[in-house]
Amino acid sequence: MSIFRGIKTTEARVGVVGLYNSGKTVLLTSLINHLQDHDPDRFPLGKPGTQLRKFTVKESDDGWVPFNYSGHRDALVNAGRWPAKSTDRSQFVCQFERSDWTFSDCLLKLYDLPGERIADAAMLGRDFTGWSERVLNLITNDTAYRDCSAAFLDALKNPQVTAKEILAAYRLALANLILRYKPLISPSTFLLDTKGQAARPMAPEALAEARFCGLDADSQFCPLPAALRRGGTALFEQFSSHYERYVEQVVVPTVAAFRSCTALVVLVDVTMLLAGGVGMYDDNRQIVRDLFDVLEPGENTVFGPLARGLSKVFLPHSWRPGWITRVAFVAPKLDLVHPLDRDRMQLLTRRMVERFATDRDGLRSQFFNVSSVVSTKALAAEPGGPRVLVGTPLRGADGRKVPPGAEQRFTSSELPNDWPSEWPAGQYTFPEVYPRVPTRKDYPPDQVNLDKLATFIID
Ligand SMILES: Nc1nc2c(ncn2[C@@H]2O[C@H](COP(=O)(O)OP(=O)(O)O)[C@@H](O)[C@H]2O)c(=O)[nH]1
Ligand SMILES: [Mg+2]
Repeated sequence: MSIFRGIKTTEARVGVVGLYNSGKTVLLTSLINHLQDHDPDRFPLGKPGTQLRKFTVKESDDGWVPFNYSGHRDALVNAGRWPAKSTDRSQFVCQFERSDWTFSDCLLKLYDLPGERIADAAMLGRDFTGWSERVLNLITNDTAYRDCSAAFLDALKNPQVTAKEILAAYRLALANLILRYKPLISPSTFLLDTKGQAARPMAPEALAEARFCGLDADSQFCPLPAALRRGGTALFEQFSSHYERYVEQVVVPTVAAFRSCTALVVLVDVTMLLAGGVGMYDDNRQIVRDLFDVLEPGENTVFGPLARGLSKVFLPHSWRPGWITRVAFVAPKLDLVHPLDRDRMQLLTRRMVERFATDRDGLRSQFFNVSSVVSTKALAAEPGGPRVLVGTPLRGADGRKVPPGAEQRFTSSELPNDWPSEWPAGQYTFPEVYPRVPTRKDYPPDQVNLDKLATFIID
């Protein structure tokens, strides 16, 4: 124990972002378990032999719902019954000492942030007219989007169309897009509302009925073409004001949360993209691109590295300039692919998104293939031969969830060396399994590379 302890607290603010079901909650739950019940042999952090001590959970910041660690861990142990969410974003704050940091202890803030909101990124700095133009441009210039939106595009041609009709047509378009795995859904509350309720798969008409495109039933809006945007008309004034309120209440707070982070963990679920088809790949890549455009990660040129170092020491927390200087790209669910293919998984992530990071000055980026909770075992395989894994299947042959039963053998797809130029949904399969989390609460689950990720982001 150094006499310098307590002189300084270094704050790390880490945002975890990824599409729905990409593994954010499981990653955070496993990470917290490993930090809280740290075992340097099972979770080497920083310099070899580093010990963690005095781990304490702190209250979350004003305006943030605490990340429900205990509830999530319990749900993982007890067969995937997830606790109901109360909000779309949450925070976990903890403090600990590390034996490899002599002059400082660590205050770690972890943010569970919904990737769905990135689809709204284009709203930032645009008024309703600018946003309408951009969305309509996207819809009309992409075959898949145009197909899904046919009824909406038709409705736009009718000069007498009512707000009710046009909103219903837009909701149907969004429902079609969701069912075709297009994640560029904006306003994103249609896909994930601010209470954390996600749209569930059902017939498009039913989905369009069940959800809202806006803050709530009375505050909906959709993009309008120039012909319907004449100032003074009720339709335009109403949608404009609903749009402004949406930006203020949903988009700005989420983007502010992202921006206040020092590091970002971007989950790119390679298994989901391969299974979902080329459209899903294109969209997820577009979303990561938008994320980088909006957040502008990298060293702030006004302050520079020296000022940043000084401000860490001299300024009170709330005054310190915050900006993202590190990005970790993570391919999760490593245990769903065969060990023969695990290097390819990282390579595929690199090929998909590396350029967004290398195009930025002063941004450190690293790639990780991670299993937050190792839940399979692999049988030996020949190159080119079947990839057989053993685990407890989450779904039956009809795709529906089944209760956890006995472990079974199943076959996962071989990963390609590079992204194909085209592939249909279902060509690759990576059967989901029940997570394997020890019941004993102070024994964290087996993980792969989560320790390396933690070393990179907590620094
Ligand atoms: N096999 C395996 N499955 C995982 C892993 N991480 C997440 N999953 C599965 O992915 C699904 C979505 O995870 P979740 O954390 O809820 O995703 P979120 O929507 O991004 O928070 C769950 O069914 C998990 O069991 C992992 O490391 N291995
Ligand atoms: Mg989650």
